[in-house]
Amino acid sequence: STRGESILQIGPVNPTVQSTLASEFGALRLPDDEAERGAFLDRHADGISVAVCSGRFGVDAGLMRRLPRLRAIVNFGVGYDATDVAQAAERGIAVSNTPDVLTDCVADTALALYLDVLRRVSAADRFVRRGDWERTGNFPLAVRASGRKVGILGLGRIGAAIAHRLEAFGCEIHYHSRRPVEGSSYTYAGSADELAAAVDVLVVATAGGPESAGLVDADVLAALGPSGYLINIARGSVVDQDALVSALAQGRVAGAGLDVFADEPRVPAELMDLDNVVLLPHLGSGTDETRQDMAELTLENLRSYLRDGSLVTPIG
Ligand code: 8YV
Repeated sequence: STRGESILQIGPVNPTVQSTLASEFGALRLPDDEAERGAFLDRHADGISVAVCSGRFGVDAGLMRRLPRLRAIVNFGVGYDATDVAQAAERGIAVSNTPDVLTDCVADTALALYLDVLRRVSAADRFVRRGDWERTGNFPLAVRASGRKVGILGLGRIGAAIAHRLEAFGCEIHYHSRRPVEGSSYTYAGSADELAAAVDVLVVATAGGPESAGLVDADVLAALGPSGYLINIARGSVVDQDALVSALAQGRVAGAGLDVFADEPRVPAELMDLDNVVLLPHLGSGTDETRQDMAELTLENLRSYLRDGSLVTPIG
């Protein structure tokens, strides 16, 4: 390949994206094995102008330094916290993501967790399958899901879609974000602590990355309290996971619905035995339709960049 014209795939990506990268663009694949990367980069680094990545695979500062001709990072997914975007900005490297197309499905997942955790749907399903309905009688009562006070941490596109759905359940919506959202009729809280103290359920919908890391800490969980529930469809990094696990195990928080974790795909063993916790394998955007839309938008960004140096959906 000519210097600075190759495309590099980092980590696994969506099958449509992967096959198009291979067939149409002759993309190179960064070896997953760290030990093989040095030799690969010695050979190919100078030729690479665009990186395509997804999920927990991104371009960190170390890899960026090894790719001197990198001009663009095309990310499959709305979240790009695996990429060092500050470093990319400093180097004039453009970054795109896939916003909007996944908003509905991720918000639907938040509602699925919300209803499941409060009404104990998964726990009740286990109860039936174990034969406990016949053996022990009725399932213990859950708590009401409609008409609750819910706090949205991060009222962006996804947070707003979650709030909109919860309005149909008669919920009173509070939120915290860096700044109050102009024109919003929801109640603004000045901090995550204040938000947690005001609501029954806290829904994490903020972007990951260094600015939100550990935002939901032991104090926020204490403010949420023993009758409070936590839902997280954003990133595991936003929550102090150790603090959450001990709060759940000790009944200092009533329950949690989690689609994301600090060190995916590892889930803390302590959570596996807790009946008040619903655990999902990061499937928020995982429908045929949405993943196809995300694949198309990823490839549109790539084609647009290669055509004229512009991205369709550059990050904020
Ligand atoms: C991605 C996600 O599909 O968009 C995001 O930020 O977390 C998911 O929608 C997933 O990370 C891709 O592997």
